[in-house]
Amino acid sequence: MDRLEMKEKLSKKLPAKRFEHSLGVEYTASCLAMVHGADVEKALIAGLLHDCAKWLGSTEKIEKCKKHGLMVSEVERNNPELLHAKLGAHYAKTKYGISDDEILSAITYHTTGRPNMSLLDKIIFVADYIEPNRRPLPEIEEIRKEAFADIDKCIIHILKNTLSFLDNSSSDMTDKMTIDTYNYYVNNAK
Ligand code: DGI
Ligand code: FE
Ligand code: FE
Repeated sequence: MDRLEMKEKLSKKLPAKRFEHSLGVEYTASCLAMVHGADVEKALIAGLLHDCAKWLGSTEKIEKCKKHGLMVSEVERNNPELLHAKLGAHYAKTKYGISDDEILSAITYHTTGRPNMSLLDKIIFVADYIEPNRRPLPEIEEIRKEAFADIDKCIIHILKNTLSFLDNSSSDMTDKMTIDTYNYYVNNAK
């Protein structure tokens, strides 16, 4: 399947706004790949497909994970939205014909990040946050500049904001992976 076919298929699955966001992540990821020297075509594909499982309802997300043998942790059971990332990687593989492990990893970790991310993981994590169709988030102008100038600094900034947002909501929402990612990048800051 070529990228145009993926796009047609995705447009039939996602609501218009979510599809527009996916296109935003697609082209933002390609720009970041150009600046940071990653594979531009992989960035386009991972960006386009990163939210391909987002349209499923919460209960459905849990059911589909069980059906496909994907682990559901306690935090994920309580916050099923988190599952769209790993389920998205599964659908990218099975429904969109993606076999590239770098692309599948970038989709899997796009919500929480992970310690020691690959360059493509970082690009999708960041592009998801900064793409131009997203409603404005705090400090977004500075975060957007950091994305192109110093991507690790940008990741710390995003995670700091996400963690403080989650902490303000309720602490049992926070996935350990999000905290581990934050600690990893703070401790390994250049
Ligand atoms: O799918 P998108 O909306 O494009 O973006 P995303 O996959 O990054 O998901 C965004 C939401 O994920 C945002 O509201 C913050 C939330 N999130 C990030 N880390 C965690 C988290 N939610 C929970 N419950 N726990 C986390 O650790
Ligand atoms: Fe997402
Ligand atoms: Fe997204």
